[in-house]
Amino acid sequence: MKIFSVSVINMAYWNKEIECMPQEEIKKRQLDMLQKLIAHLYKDNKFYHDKMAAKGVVPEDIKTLEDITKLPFMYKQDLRDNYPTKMFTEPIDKIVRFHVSSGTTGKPTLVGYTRNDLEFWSEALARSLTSCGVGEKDVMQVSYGYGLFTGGLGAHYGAEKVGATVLPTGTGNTERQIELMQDLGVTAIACTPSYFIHMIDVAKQKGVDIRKDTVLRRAFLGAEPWTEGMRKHIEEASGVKAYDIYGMSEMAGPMYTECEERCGIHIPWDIMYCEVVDPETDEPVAPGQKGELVVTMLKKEAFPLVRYKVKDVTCIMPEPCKCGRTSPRIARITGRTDDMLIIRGINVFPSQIEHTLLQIPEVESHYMIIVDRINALDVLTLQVEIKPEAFSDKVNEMTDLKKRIENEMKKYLNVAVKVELKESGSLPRFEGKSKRVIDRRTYE
Ligand code: DLL
Repeated sequence: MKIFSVSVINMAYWNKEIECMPQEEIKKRQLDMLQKLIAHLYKDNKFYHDKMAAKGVVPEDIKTLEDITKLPFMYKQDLRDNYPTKMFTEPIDKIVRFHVSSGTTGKPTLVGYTRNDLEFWSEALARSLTSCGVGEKDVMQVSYGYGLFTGGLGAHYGAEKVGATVLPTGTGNTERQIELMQDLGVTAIACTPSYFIHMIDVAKQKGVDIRKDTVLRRAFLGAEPWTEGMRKHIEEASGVKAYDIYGMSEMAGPMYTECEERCGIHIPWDIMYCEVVDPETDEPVAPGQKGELVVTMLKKEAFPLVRYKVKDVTCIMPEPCKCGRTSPRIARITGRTDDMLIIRGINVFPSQIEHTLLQIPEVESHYMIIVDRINALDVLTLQVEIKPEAFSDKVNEMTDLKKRIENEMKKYLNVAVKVELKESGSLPRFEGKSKRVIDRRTYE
């Protein structure tokens, strides 16, 4: 596909026909895709068939796009209950990649991709990166984690597709990352906002001013919540233009970004259908009103998702974008409807911490989770009460126990946890709903 410029608004598109299609045509095509998807899933996949049958819906009930609300919702728990491959809609010989994300207790969530699925994923990002002015002349440093996490490989393939030169640094070894950024003329970076702030600080300590001593101009920041305040801080401190990039493993990692206008994240209508519903009543809310995002992947072959409740809070932006794209937009994610914490880009549920903790015989069931942001990095502290019989006045025994709990946490959560041992009865007790998480991070 060629990139071509439109002189009127001086904007490049990756796939202009799709990105600027008239609304009426978009709706017609989305309905057609939805009908085909539902007919296929009802006929060929037990999970989807049973879910629809339980709600008394058949594919013929989907006569308009609005009829999507007749279909049942899907939840993260469905992915766990059907682990590993019961929800796959293609046989294993068609699957060319797995990504796995951690979650609450028990099974992780697994998503499989066919060759076409990988292609749609990169296509979505290619459209997004082009809309922000990234192309063949760019050198893109990908500082998201590579591996089971979707961030690294997702951004990597998208950047390669637009012809950028990719520097696949992954996370960590920040000083080396800064050196490479300077030596190789990196012009764009993709990482979490908190890691980018850390990078700015480490650069400063090394006497490197990102604004003057590098040619970095664009940053694609996401995988965790951040705010306009943080954007302002980042841009002032580094001189880059910062764009919001959004996605989740269940649908295919990082997929969508803002365009140069930076007023909402463009959603490729031919890949994903978005609804926003009231989290209490599950009823659709009006465009511009906040609610919970619900997604249907219209084109995914191996793992489609129908009305998946993402738990992210956003709204559909009603006004057209100045960039000329007609695709729907969602606003920056402002929160979650569940208690999931994102620690250094990794999803952590308090229930997962509790489950791991309660496997350790020396601890009581009272604990507190405290999250801070120190030098731009998230720090998770776990205060745990120790059973009186397990308490010892020998320092080395207590140090061993603390280390053992820290190791168990790291093993199961994939996140470093600082453990503080507390005497039995010393942590707060709750009469109503317990409040075991204190999140002291500020995003401003
Ligand atoms: O975080 C995928 C990703 C990678 C997105 C790189 C962007 C960049 P998960 O680990 O499954 O996937 O976490 C998904 O992270 O439901 C949101 O709660 C949160 N999240 C992701 N991007 C943003 C963002 C990746 N831009 C969960 N703003 C999502 C706020 C975000 N929250």
